[in-house]
Amino acid sequence: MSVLFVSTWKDAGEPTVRAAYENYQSTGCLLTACEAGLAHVELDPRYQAIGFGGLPNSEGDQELDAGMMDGRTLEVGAVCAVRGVIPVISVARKVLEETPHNMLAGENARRFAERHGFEVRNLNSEHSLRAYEEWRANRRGAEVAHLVHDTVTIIGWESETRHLVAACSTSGMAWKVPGRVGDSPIAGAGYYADDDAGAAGATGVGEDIWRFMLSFRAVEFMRSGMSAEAACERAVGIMVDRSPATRDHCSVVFAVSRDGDWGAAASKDGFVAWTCRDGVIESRAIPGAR
Ligand code: SD4
Repeated sequence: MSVLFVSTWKDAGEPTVRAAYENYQSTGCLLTACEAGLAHVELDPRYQAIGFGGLPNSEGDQELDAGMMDGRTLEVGAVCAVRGVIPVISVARKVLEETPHNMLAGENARRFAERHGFEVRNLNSEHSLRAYEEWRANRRGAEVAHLVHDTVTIIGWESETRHLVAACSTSGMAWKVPGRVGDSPIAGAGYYADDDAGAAGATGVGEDIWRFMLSFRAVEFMRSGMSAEAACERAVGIMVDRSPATRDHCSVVFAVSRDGDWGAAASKDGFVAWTCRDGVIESRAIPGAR
């Protein structure tokens, strides 16, 4: 019996896969383990693009997006533009388990969370407040220029059942227009899982990832027989060829096939993926598309 977790970015990836693997040791449940990995970094203010201390929108509020998909049942649970509740991935899990819906949004997602026992709290940390004040004083550049890479997307795979889960949590693009929703809570864009084909997850510029449905594309390429790595390269290749401006920023798709091989591809240099296979944790830098 083998288990694999793959997660995103240099700083947040390692604690995420570690927490997921530790949880899996006691629960044996991929959905719970992926949720635990993301919740762990959401609650830690050192990670600026997820949960507590995430960089806020242009009005100084954290609006969080999260989603997860169970590759066995194809059930999805997601929330978008929700304020004041963490771990927001756990709210997404409640949507998956307690409602017949895929996604709840904004104020009503928060009311749903409160009904399920989540406490409403201020999500600004000292650092995120300071960063916001600095940004407000300078107001330079477009939102994309301020993309902070810490969005955490995770895929879990277990050999025995060939089961896959994909999940994602983020505070989205820093200084975004209030109400903006990125790829991260959208099944097919920020994450996708189907035990019959594979699972994929994305991070980077949400507008580009969503336009090109990177996660769904990568899963469909695996369904047609490609390896995880080839599927990701093909999905990113379509994006950068069709829309060369997507090379200006680092957008990434990574994937795990139903056989447990994994791969990733990026529009630009800079991405680091972390893996934990049966307790062995490693990182790999992924070069941008040539
Ligand atoms: C978004 N895809 O909201 C997210 C941002 C991200 O690392 O991935 N940052 O567009």
